[in-house]
Amino acid sequence: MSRFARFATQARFQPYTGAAGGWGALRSVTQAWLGSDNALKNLRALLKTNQHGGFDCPGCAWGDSPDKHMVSFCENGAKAVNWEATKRRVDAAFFARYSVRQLSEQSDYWLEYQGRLTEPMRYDEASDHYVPISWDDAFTLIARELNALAHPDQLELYTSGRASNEAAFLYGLFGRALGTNNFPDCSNMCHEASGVALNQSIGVGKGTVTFDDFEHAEAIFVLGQNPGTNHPRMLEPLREAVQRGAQVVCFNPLKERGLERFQHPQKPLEMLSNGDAPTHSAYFRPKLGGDMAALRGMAKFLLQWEREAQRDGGEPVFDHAFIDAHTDGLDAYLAAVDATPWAQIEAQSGLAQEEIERASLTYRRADRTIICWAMGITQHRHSVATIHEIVNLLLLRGNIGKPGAGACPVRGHSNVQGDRTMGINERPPASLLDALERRFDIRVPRAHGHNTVEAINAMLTGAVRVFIGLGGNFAQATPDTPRTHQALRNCSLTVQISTKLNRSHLVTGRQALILPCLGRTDIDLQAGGPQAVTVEDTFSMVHASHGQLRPISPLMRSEPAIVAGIAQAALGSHPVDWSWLVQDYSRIRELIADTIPGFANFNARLQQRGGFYLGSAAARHKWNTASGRAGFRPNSLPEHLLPAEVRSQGEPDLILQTLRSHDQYNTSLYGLDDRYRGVKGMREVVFVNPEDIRRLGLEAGQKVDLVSLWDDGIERRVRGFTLLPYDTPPGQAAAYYPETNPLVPLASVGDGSHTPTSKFVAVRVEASTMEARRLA
Ligand SMILES: Nc1nc2c(c(=O)[nH]1)N[C@H]1C(S)=C(S)[C@@H](COP(=O)(O)OP(=O)(O)OC[C@H]3O[C@@H](n4cnc5c(=O)[nH]c(N)nc54)[C@H](O)[C@@H]3O)O[C@H]1N2
Ligand SMILES: Nc1nc2c(c(=O)[nH]1)N[C@H]1C(S)=C(S)[C@@H](COP(=O)(O)OP(=O)(O)OC[C@H]3O[C@@H](n4cnc5c(=O)[nH]c(N)nc54)[C@H](O)[C@@H]3O)O[C@H]1N2
Ligand SMILES: [Mo]
Repeated sequence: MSRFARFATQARFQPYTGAAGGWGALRSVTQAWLGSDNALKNLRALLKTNQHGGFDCPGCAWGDSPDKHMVSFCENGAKAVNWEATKRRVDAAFFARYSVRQLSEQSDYWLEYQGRLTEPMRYDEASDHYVPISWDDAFTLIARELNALAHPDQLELYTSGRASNEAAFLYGLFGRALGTNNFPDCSNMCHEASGVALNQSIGVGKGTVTFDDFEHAEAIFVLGQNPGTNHPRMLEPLREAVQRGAQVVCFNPLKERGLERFQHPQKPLEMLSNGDAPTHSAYFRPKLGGDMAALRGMAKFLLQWEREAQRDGGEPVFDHAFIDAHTDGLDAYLAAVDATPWAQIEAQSGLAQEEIERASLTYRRADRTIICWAMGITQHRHSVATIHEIVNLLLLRGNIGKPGAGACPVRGHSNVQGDRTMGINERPPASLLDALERRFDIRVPRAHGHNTVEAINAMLTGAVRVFIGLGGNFAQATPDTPRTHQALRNCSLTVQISTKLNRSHLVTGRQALILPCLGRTDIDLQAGGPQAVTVEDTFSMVHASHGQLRPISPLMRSEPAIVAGIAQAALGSHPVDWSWLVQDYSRIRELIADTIPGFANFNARLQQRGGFYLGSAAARHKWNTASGRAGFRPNSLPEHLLPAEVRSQGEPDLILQTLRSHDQYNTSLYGLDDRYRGVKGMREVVFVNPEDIRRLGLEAGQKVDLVSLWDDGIERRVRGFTLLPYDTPPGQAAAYYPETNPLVPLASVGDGSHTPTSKFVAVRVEASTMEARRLA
């Protein structure tokens, strides 16, 4: 039986009791490595992960201290490396064997499992097969379609967050030279709210901490994040913090294993003695979307204690020197805090006043606090306001711009932050456009372009004709799947620049191209020799990444070379000689140095071991806001967490969050297990509180349909999901992304961020006629 078939058959659900990491992680790394078809080569690659002169892990955006010398990869980084560095090939013979219709019937897991894309392919409508095409012909075809557009805004240039700085910079320059700011990206579905809110509050859309701050923090709050799966290298600093007596406080409706206990799989003594240690000191379990209320409750306690201190002459709770020197808006904010009733805070957060008091006390006692957050905070309607509230709390105690303190949005894709820095932004700052115009002597469009949701809408109405994806899986990562698929089908041309086969290659425009690219692990050989690319991690550290493995096909091209090829065909040598640039990427970096702030002497500074720190103006107490100060933002709590479009449909049975299993990287599924949640061999499951199962008159193991509630007459339904009884607060359910994306209404987006509300989907549950599963 093939490894694939084996994975697909054994379904089981049994609580996991061990620590995160540990033998399970080691076993999984070993299995991923031995099970890979390139074992020896990949071991060499693994040892070069996140090393000086090696490559940046294609997994998450977590960073390391530039001084460390140890081998640094984690279980899921190892999986990501092995997944990319496979020998299996999706080549012309593969596409001759399967029609697009046949491929469409396969699961997402099967599609990516087939291996690396090895040569450019063109969709042939008559035969419903992909057929080979030369690179030159592919570029000519794209140029012809682009030149036939009535306006450059009929093009969408999507980016996923693995693209290197060099590729992203060229892509941005190409789009703007052509005349559009339509740069939807994965960030629109991810940390957009963080960028928007932080920009408004402190004048920079990035975090203010570095790796080393974690060693100096007295308290670390981790909100809406599951690092055991998604940022495993973060568990070590968390555990170390607990061991030296710092407080680690988690807010998460689910008891995530990695946030409970951790055993380091790369420390032999710890493994042999079976020692593991806690990664938290307090764990609170709010309702979905309840964090803003909980944070507001904390502010209420701080304000009460501050008033008591003033009255009694005690030690102040607020950092008045910091507040006076650096902030504005305190009075309006405190009025908003006073005006928020406890009843509303408790109802929305699902936490009791005493619990919030404990969290506030921890925050008050620490002189240096970091607040981390991820998708549990950013994928809600009121995410921007919630992140404002995070900053409000930090400002009250001067927790920005001192060692061991600050705001830490933990980024997802390994270079999603760098792509924004390079100008992948549908709302580019005027300073970037000015710099491009000056440097290249061109005029670029000033009007804002489309974000991801706007791009889907524009393709749905036919306003957009051509879609190009620089990585990613637009068809599956986006909300409201049937509508997104229709949007892609409406195009006259869809182009996917990818490493592996996915559904976005099968949901095509009238014409479609697959352009196979090198990944992070591959050696990138250009006329000027082997090339390095650069990336920026979540701590704004920029470093080089050198591929280590010989590409499995000579027909693959690097992302910069592909972007340059498209640009050269569409624009000729305007405004740069694109093909000359990609002979040696240091030439691209010269252009970056000339146009992007913080990159002066880029090529020289790259030689530093561990790369260089871009710096954070806010961390230096320079506030690039309109007032020149950091602003307290006085939002009210949402009046209802349920939007009007849901309330008009009646009371939902459950609120559903859509999250990641331990065996996936976004839409790339490495397997069908979710070890820490006890799930084996299945993904179409829904985690529900046992009391809810009883209340709804259902039984554990039963198959159900989930129907999403939204007032637009469209039925959004997924079928045959297995009900798993799970320790989650009543009414708050969870299921995997991307299987549940059909339930997320396109119109349900964050205020000010436009991010799909993937962590808050109101659903009705219906018994399905499908046979129940016996749960082990
Ligand atoms: N191995 C692996 N690594 C990854 C990824 C991957 O898929 N696989 N994806 C990468 C990407 S692009 C990203 S953005 C990150 C994602 O990293 P995470 O944000 O950790 O990803 P999710 O699985 O979406 O987990 C969200 C967590 O928030 C909790 N949560 C949900 N709603 C709420 C809420 O309202 N309040 C609170 N307090 N908690 C809530 C959930 O229970 C869950 O623990 O990881 C990156 N790293
Ligand atoms: N319901 C729901 N939806 C979500 C989320 C959620 O939590 N819930 N999370 C959202 C988030 S945080 C994100 S970031 C998005 C992710 O959205 P995307 O970034 O669009 O999706 P991925 O699944 O990461 O893309 C995987 C594909 O990228 C290609 N690829 C991999 N490596 C490379 C490379 O080096 N170069 C190129 N060119 N291609 C490569 C492969 O072909 C692979 O199939 O999804 C979002 N969608
Ligand atoms: Mo993400």
